[in-house]
Amino acid sequence: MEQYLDLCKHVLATGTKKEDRTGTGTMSVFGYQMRFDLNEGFPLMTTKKTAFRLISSELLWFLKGDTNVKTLIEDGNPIWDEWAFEKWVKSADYAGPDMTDFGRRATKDPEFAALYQKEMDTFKKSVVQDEEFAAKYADLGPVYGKQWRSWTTGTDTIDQIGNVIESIKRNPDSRRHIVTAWNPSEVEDMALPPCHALFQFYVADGKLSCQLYQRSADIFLGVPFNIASYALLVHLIAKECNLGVGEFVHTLGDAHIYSNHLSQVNEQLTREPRKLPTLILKGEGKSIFEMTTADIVLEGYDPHPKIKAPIAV
Ligand code: UFP
Repeated sequence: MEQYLDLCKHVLATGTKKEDRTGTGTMSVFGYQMRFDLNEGFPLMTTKKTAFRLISSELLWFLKGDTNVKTLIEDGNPIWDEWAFEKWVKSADYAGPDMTDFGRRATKDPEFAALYQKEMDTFKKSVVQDEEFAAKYADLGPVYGKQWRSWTTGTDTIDQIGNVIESIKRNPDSRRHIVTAWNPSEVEDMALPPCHALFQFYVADGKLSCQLYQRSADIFLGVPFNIASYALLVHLIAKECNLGVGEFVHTLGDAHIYSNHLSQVNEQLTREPRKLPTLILKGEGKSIFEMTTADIVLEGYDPHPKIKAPIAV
């Protein structure tokens, strides 16, 4: 994953100090591109341990068109918890202790962190046990799953993933294999406007490639997930279309390292990349919409240890 380490070096060397929505502060560049040949191995970070199971569980959740974190919580996947929790504590029905700015406060104040953890646990329990509560507070709004599988216009519902699979099969040379999660008429209602905003597939020599435009990229925490997620998506769509895999091309808009991730990035840069793992897709005969995380297996993943860092909410 030299490509990723080069990105980190590039931002550290040429980035501009830039303030951001979360108040954390970043080093940022605008516009950057990486290419991953998926035949060279599966591009999961080897310079720090990265939770692939969470990535595959999230992608399958997107592909099913689901937008409710209930499914993820039941699957032991916490990656969207904060976004749902934020919606809950900002709602009129929330009567617990003040959780304003919980992300930042929890990293600075251990007493608050314990209180936050308790509220979060209560929230997750209610989501799992109470259908009505889950429907009301654990749905993130019209995020990825909704836009990918059921983009709504005034009169119609569009299954962009279903359509793009059909168009790849029927007309592989087309230059219109596009899926967009960025729906201007619904961005306001989303818990987090799409970061991975638009992607395009490309078929040549019997191989499927994909390019993603990511408008905003948290290089330390987000990007390793995003690379692996889209690499997996290419494998899944290729399987569905009986194609081999080509490249994943990752184009970034605002590519930033948060100021509280600098030491972690520098730590990672001291580590030597290792051999990439191999992806094995099981579940013969299943469509990609029926697959579970058990059908998606990584072999030969031998990363350096995990590196912890606070997430900016
Ligand atoms: N972010 C990513 N990748 C993702 C995702 C979020 O890097 O898949 F969902 C980061 C980018 C940014 C923050 O640091 O989350 C979103 O904030 P904003 O909407 O202000 O760009």
